[in-house]
Amino acid sequence: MERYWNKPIETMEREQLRAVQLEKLLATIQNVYANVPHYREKMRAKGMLPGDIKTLDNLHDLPITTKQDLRDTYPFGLFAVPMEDIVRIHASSGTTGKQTVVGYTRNDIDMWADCMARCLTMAGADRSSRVQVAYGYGLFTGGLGAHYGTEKFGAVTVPASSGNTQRQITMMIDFGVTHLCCTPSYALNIAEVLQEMGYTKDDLNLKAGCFGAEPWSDGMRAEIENRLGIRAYDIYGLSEVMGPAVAHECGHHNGLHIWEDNFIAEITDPDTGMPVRDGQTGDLVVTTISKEGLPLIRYKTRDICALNYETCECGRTHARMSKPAGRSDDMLIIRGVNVFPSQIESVLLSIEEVLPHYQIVVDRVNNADTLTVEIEISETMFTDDVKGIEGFEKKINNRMNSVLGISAKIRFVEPKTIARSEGKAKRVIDNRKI
Ligand code: DLL
Repeated sequence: MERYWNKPIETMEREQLRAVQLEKLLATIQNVYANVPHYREKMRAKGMLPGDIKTLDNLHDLPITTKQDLRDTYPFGLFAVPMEDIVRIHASSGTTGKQTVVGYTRNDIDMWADCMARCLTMAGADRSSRVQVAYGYGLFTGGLGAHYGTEKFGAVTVPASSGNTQRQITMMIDFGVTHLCCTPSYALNIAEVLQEMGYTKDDLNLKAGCFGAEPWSDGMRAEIENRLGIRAYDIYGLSEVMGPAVAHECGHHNGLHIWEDNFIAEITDPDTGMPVRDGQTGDLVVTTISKEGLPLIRYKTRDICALNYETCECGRTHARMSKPAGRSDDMLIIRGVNVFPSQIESVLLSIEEVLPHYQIVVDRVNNADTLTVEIEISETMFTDDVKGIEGFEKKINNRMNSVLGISAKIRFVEPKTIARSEGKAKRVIDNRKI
C-alpha cells in the first residue's frame, strides 16, 4: 500500500489544489509588492498592480525573475522580511560572477523539511530508517536541506557530509544505514570504493537512495542500483527556489512530483519565453507560494523538462516533471547540433562494456567544433587487441550518430584515470570558451 507523509495534501483533487495555489499566489503577490522594491518596480514598469492578478493564468503576465536579478540585488535585496526574521542563509557559488544568497525564515525551514519528509516517504523510508546525508554541508543546500527533513521525518540522521569515502562506507556498514542521500556521481564513487575496500553490496543494509543536484541518466540509475543493490530515486531542487526536495520521484519512477502546494511550475519556450503547450518540453519556471524569506516570482530555472498533470498511479495529484535533461546554459552546440551531456551519458551507458566514468571535451580546431569523449574501460578491455578496441569505438560512434546525430572522437582511458566526484560531477571541459 502506498504510504504518504501528508496524504490530504499529496492526493488533493486538482481543482482544490488549484484553489489553494491561487489563494497563496495572491497573498505572495501582495507581499512582494509591499515588501520587495525590486518586484514593485518591475510590476509598475509593466503597468501592473497586485489586483490585476485574479487567476492562475494571470501569472504568465508577470515578469520573469532570473539569476541576474538575484545578483543585481546581492546579497539580501530580494528578501521580503526584516533580517531579524531570517534564521539561515545559503549561497550557490555558480561558475561565473558573484554567488547568489538565499534566506529562510523559521517557517521556511519547516516547510522545506516537510517537503523533504514527503520525499523520504516516497523513497520507502520510515521512522526506523537510518539516513546517511552525504551531500555537502555548508552554504550548499544539499546537506542541511536533507538533514532537517530527515530529522523532522523522525529517521536516524547520519550527517556524514561529502568526502572521506572510506569513512562513509564504514559508517554505512557499522550503523546499518538504510538510505543514502548524495549526488548520483558520488553514489557511484562510493560503490567503487566499497569494492576496493573488499566489501560487496551484501555487506550493506542499504535499501534506497535520494540522488540529485546534477543530471543523470536512466543508465546511471541502473548502474547505481546494481552496484549498491538499492532503488535509486531522483530528487530535484535549486537553492534559489529552496534547495533539495522541490520535486522527487515516487516508486513508479515516471517523473518527479513537484510539491505544488508550495511551488507553481510553468514551462516556457527557452527562446520566446512564452508558455508552451501542455506536455511540451521547455524551460522550467517556478513561483514560490509559501516562502516568506525569499519569495520568487516566475524564477527561470534554466532546467529543461516537461510537465505531466495526470494523476499518478501512486495516487498523488501533484504534477510530475520529466527527469531534467540538463540546463539550457549547459546545452552544448556541436557543429550546430544541440546536445545535453546527459544525452551523451545515456548513449554511453546503453553500451554494456562502458563504465560510467567519462568526460566530454569540446574544442574548436580550424573554426570547427570537435567533440571528444574520454571513456574509462575495464582493464581486460584495455589490454584487448587493437581490432577489438576499434570495433568498440565504432559501436559507440554508430550509436552516438543514430541517437544524437553527432559523431565524436572516442578516447579510451585506463580505469580510474577520470577524476571521481564527491559532489556535482564536472563532465564537460569546453575549451572553446578559453
Ligand atoms: O543542487 C539542490 C539540490 C541538492 C538538489 C541536493 C537535489 C539534491 P543548486 O546547487 O542551486 O541546488 O543547483 C541547482 O542543479 O537548477 C539543476 O540544474 C541541477 N539539479 C538539481 N537537482 C537535479 C536533478 C541543488 N535531480 C541546479 N536532476 C538545478 C538534474 C538537477 N539536475
